Amino acid sequence: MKGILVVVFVCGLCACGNKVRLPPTPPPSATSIAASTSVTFDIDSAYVYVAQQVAFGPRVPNTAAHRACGEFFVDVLKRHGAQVHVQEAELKAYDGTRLQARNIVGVYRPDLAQRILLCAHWDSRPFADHDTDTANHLHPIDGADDGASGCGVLLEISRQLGLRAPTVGVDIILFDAEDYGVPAFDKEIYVTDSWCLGSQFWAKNPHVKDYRAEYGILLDMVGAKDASFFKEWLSVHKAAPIVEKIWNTARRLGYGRYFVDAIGGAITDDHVYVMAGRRFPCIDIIHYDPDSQTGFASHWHTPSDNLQIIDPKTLHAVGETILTLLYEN
Ligand code: AHN
Ligand code: ZN
Repeated sequence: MKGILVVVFVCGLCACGNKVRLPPTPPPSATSIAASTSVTFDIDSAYVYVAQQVAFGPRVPNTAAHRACGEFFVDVLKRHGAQVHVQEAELKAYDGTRLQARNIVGVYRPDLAQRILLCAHWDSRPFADHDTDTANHLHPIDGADDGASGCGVLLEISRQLGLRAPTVGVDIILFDAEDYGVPAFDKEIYVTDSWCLGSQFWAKNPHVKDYRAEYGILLDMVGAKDASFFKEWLSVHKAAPIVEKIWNTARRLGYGRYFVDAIGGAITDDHVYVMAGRRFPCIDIIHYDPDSQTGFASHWHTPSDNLQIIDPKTLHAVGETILTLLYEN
């Protein structure tokens, strides 16, 4: 990353008075496990990718910010050595609005049959419909967590895959038009499947004929400080071994405080349509709050979902867990 200089001072030997003390031998820790498999997910780089998306403004379909951010993803994925497919579609929203949408796919190792799908949505919600202040309901949100965080993690993963080719095929899909579902203030409207329009389209029209992966991982709201990833109910129901593999890897790396060993609620998200349309397991890593009314964090679909709530440490926990999984495959 240009313009970022991370200066790390490593103090190997400490001169204390006139005695020279060697530092104690560190216990085998999460960092030494990660170092031994040479997985390095850059914490600052992932954060900058989130900030860059937010800087475009809300990425609401049919806006200039949305178009520009789409170009940004294509550029970055190409720069990181991915083979890029852009899938354009006009998708009909719950209220009849025609959304000019783009699903953006970055392919690594197209030569390999064994594939893993990594996905997130890149659009942001046009409504702050869960804000307590109703005056904000028609305002679009920054979606730093809801949208940008998952894509930020995936862009840093793509950078790493460009530096060190995986021995398994990896497809990174940035889905559009996930967050244009029926607003909470329009209670009389009943439209089924109003969320996840981009993934619904892709699942019926994959970028490669008969596309299949061994499994998929969806990232949704993976950037907030102290996030808690409960095992999403549908993921456990449809893909328990994948959930266990990911949560075990996270725990081994020292990220057990994010990857909670408990089952959370069922969430309608892009993974549901991926599974239904493509018929392979896909799990959802999503920030879940069992004590809230909505099941989501208090910033969900409010103006508080901005860069201030993003903690690079959370992005790091998720990114390093997935990279470890890919390289250990
Ligand atoms: C529903 O509210 C039905 N699903 C949540 C999916 C979502 C919205 N993820 C992020 N924003
Ligand atoms: Zn949302």
